[in-house]
Amino acid sequence: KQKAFIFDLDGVIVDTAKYHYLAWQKIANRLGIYFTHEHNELLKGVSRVQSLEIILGLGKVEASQEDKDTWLVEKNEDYLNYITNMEADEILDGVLPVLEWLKESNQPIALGSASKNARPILEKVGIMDYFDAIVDGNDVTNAKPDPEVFLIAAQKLGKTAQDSIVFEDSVAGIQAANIAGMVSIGIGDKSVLNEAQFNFKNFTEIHTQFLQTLVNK
Ligand code: G16
Ligand code: MG
Repeated sequence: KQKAFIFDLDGVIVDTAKYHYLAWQKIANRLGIYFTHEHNELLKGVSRVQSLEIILGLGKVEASQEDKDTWLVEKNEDYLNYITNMEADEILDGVLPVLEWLKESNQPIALGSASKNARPILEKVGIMDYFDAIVDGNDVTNAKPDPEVFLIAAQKLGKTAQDSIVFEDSVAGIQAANIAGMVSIGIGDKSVLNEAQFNFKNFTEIHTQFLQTLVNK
């Protein structure tokens, strides 16, 4: 049997969430907006444009489109600085064995990320070859929790939503998977990702036996 295994990027494969956070914090600080780790949960899986709107909303700051565009560019330049030197050691624990098992088991693998920087990150950490399809922020018009990114990924792998499994670290991403009718697997804090069908702290907790049950479903 074959299923479509769809991976989110930030917070699932690599911990770039911390870099997004640092880059946004600079913008928030400059605008005098109080922005904490808890607030950052709201930004996970959310598009760049949407993330800025959320931050401005937190500070009840109104801004012109011109200012917003400037801050979006600044945020991304800052983020790109953080990720330039990323290497394979930034792949989160337990991810490679899971990708390896899926490959050996002939299971199609896709990336389903909101990030427009997904491809360079996969290249830097050297895992491009595992992916049969890559769908990222450049391919979608509707951000998570809209299921578009995952539906396109499943389609590219030639599988139905019912035969698709999504690994996600964000609330918006779990909601997107659930709306699509896919199996949702939360990676991270179970109390935050309580809408997921399955929860794991990280990939070291995901054993081949569990993966096999997903394949057999
Ligand atoms: C990621 C992050 C979000 C980020 C978004 C856009 O999505 O979780 O915090 O805002 O991508 O990223 P960029 O600014 O690089 O286009 P995912 O879906 O991989 O978790
Ligand atoms: Mg994520």
